[in-house]
Amino acid sequence: MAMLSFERKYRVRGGTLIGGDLFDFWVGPFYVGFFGVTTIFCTLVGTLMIFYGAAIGGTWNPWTINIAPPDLKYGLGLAPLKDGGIWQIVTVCALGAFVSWALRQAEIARKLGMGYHIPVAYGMAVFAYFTLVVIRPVLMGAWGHGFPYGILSHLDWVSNTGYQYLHFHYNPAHMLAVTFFFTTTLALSLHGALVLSAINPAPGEDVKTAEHENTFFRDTIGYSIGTLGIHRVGLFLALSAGFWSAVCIVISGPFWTHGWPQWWGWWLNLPIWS
Ligand code: UQ2
Repeated sequence: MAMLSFERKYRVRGGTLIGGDLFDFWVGPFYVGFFGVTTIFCTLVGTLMIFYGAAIGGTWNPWTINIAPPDLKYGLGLAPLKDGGIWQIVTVCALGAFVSWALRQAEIARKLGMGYHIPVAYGMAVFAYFTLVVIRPVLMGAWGHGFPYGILSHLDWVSNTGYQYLHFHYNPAHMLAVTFFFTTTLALSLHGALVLSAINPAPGEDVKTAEHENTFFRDTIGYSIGTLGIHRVGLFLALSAGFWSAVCIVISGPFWTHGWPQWWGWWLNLPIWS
């Protein structure tokens, strides 16, 4: 079925998440939907607040614009607009836009009768952000523990936060996260290279099949995970990278306040050494 004739059948009203048909229509190629409108709204308000913060922040240099979280003294309360309040509003708008976007993905998947893998995967990234700016600051008792919104300032925050725990690479959850990030790149490069080697041949040569792909890996390492399996592994690896990133930062402070190298004392203190 040509894509356009499929779309003509598919693009009908109904099957929304909130029920009813509010904003249940398309504009050109785009589905609008209730959550499309809430996404646009939150994005506009949040972006305008960032511009307002930049306007009173003393620089328009894109690298050094900084929207800082409130001082620690404000705890978990609302801060004055120009003293962290902008950061709080931007954070609410960002979360509103991200959650709206996930629900828009879920709504479109539902209308199409597809699985919810895409909103679940995207949700892991939102969860990692939520961990940084809500869960960890709440556990530590101040919004001031959130990270600042700025290109260089957020890098400074990451570096300073890491050094507070002496050597962040000794954080076991950080080790897992990094390993999953690297393994994700390994899996995607294996997959991308394998697919192109099979179905993008030189001019005049035949396109190869999934059996060729299976046989290549059986010949090289004695095992092929299969064309569906590689996508399951890829999704697992990528979601694990995001998940352990969230874990590695949320345990730093709320559950471990010393340097991460000291955490490995449990190994040195095992009774088997004495
Ligand atoms: C595979 C397969 C694909 C693939 C890839 C493999 C035909 C087109 C890349 C090979 C993958 C393996 C052996 C697993 C790798 C696991 C990790 C953790 C990196 O067999 O099926 O489909 O793209």
